Amino acid sequence: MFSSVPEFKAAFVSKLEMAYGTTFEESTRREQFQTLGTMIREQVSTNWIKTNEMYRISGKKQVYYLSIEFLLGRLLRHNLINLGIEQIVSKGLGELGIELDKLEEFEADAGLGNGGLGRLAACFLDSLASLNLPGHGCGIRYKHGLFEQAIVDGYQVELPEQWLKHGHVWEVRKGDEAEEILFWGHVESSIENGRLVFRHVNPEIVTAVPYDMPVVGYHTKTVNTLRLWNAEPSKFTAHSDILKYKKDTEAICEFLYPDDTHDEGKILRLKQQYLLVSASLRAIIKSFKKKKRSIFELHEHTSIHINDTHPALAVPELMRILMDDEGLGWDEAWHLTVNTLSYTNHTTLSEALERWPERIFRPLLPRIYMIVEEINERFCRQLWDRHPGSWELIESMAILAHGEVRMAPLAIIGSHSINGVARLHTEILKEREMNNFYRVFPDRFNNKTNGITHRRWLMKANPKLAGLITDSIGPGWIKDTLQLEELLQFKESGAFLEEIGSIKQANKERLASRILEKTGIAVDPASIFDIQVKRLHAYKRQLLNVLHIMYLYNRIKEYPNYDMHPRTFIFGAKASPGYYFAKKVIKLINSVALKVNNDPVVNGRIKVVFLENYRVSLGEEIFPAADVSEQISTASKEASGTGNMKFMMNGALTVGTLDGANVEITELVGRENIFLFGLSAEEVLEFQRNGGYHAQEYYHYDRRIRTVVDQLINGFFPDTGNEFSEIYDSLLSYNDQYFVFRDFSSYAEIQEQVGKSYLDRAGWLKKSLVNIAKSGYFSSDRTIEEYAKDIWHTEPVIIK
Ligand code: 26V
Repeated sequence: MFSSVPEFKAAFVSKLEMAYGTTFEESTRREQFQTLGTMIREQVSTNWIKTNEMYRISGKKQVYYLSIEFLLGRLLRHNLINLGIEQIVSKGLGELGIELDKLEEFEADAGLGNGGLGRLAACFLDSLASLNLPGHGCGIRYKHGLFEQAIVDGYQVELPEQWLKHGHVWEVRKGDEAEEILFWGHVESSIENGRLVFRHVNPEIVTAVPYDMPVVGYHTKTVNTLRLWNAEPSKFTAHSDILKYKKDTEAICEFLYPDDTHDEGKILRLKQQYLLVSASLRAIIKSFKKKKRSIFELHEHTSIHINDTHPALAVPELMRILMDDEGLGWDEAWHLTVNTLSYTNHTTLSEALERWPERIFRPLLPRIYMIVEEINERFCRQLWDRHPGSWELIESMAILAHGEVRMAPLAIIGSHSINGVARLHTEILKEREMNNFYRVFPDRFNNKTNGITHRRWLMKANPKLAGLITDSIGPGWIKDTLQLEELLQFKESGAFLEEIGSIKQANKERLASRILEKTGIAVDPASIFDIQVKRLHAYKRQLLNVLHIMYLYNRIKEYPNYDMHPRTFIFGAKASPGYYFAKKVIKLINSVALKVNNDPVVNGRIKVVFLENYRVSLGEEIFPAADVSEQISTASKEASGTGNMKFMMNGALTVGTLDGANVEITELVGRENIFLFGLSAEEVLEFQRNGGYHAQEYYHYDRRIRTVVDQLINGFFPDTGNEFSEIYDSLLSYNDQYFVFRDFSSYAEIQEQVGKSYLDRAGWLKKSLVNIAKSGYFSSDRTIEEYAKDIWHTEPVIIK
């Protein structure tokens, strides 16, 4: 490890010249980035090898986090920070005339995820390594991550993402550790030595090749592994149509979440899931067997975590390996399987719960299907013994029903632990959505409130604020984020509050120039930056936000002298390519922006900005610059949210419903430091159970609502024709299931309060300080410690 600036500079220049056969002076920025990345990876190698070696001999329990998504973002600066060499490198590069900030932009965001679920997996990896816990990620190396979003004429346009175009400097291909994965074919059984044995005959074989990435812990020698699998043609199958086989194989890891509205897409998706599970489990068992332990101790040495139901095939696959490959009987295999696996649920929305048509599942995975059938039959029999005659109940809990394989029941039945991701969410699972299962397995259910890594979302994203914190309370908070509470001692210090204020101001100025550069819109850094960034979904209610902006606009038009503190509304959101309604909302936001930003009467009091291609690296610029964090989902629908935590940690104040982790945020900061509005989860559930919501009534009795809703269809937006008639219909004709009108009035009221509170600068900064000080609870280190203690039963391994 280079320990001084001159040492770094010499090593960097010589490495670059050797690698590219060019002089330093003639090298390109990309070559410089590539060189730096390679250097860092090589630096890490020694500890990576050591860590693996220690894990092999230590006998400590290994955790494997199986996830179809890892939304990593960029790793260069993150790794520099964790290695403790950011200063040396940045200074050394500076002396060579290179800005680290500029070099960083040559790294593509690894965007192998859609949103919260994938980013959570990435934060967890960072916490595992930083806490010296033996935990590894297993995922898929998609050739194209989540699509790149462009906005053309206000519409979302999707472009294929190309993160591997210039290679990925952090990955190492491990060709020798490939696994063979079996699809299609059929199963034959026979009796051998008195045992029933199964053979998978005539399968289509696909080779899964691992690409490993080092996961560097913060100021520790631990380097864990993220293993991403790629599908390649196997040399073990003969094919009549080799070109088709090659094409089909390569398609498996081509895209994250291919469109699954058609059978072809569904098959691909299921292939991805089985490839991830089968390859990971085969490798895990191999690594376990190297320890020369009895297979009956598997669960004492290994935890396998199922992140959402996408890797739930781990249940039948582990059974298959234990029975067919290891020769165990059903009961022995089942005991090990359940005690090795654990499962996290991330949503209660029924449309997001995975089910596979049996007509696809059965031929694609014939042996796995047999095992699923057997698990289902045994479970249903067990239910029958408890509740004889309760057909309906049993049918509702079965894995196989109505020609479908249901993944959530499979995950629940096959895991010893099932957790929700915030307290309210877990309560809803236990009392409602999964109540039937909760009554059968009460001890399996538990809560693990989400968290975020403060190393990326505070130290990396907001170095000025992190610096101020360290200067004032010392560096202890970095290892123990609860120490952030010590900041509360400065609540009454005007000078300290001003420092927080001026850091926020600088971050807003930085975002303002980014906005100008990207959109051509000049926003005022003295205005309130009111931000909603997250996937676009009806339940997240970006629509409530935009209808409210329309109302503010109407008010200004009606009272041109209306006095309000200027506000900049900023949005960032990708809509699923097939999600028609969500795309309409994007178009609406952009139409409102066009109208509002160009009306001289508004005179800068409101501005609306849609930032295209929201992703991790853009988030890092956005969170530190926010005054107001919009967390306005229909209560009970947002499992947790994690953006809410990122905003809070950076001193933004939340405008939110009592949903997901907003509930815990409220408890921590107190009601005087958050802006709550709207229906409670109980009230929403009551509306859903017994009706009582009539959108028409709000339309008729609230003029503000009537005006904005009519504007969707009355030509208010020039040249948009019938563009927004579906939004109009969803709100009115279909009695909007997300209760936008019901919450409109209280939302408008609380927003009014936000505007007033902002005028009291000291008061606002005090609230901001409380939010920062109380955000330590939401470090993913706390979350991961809870998983390690309560679910995985694993402990740190200190690498010497
Ligand atoms: C997926 C889909 C796909 C089909 C269309 C509808 C739909 C709706 C929701 C989802 C969410 C999938 C799971 C997910 O990403 N959940 C998020 O997980 C985060 C980490 O636990 C959590 O903070 C978010 O509240 C939760 O939405």
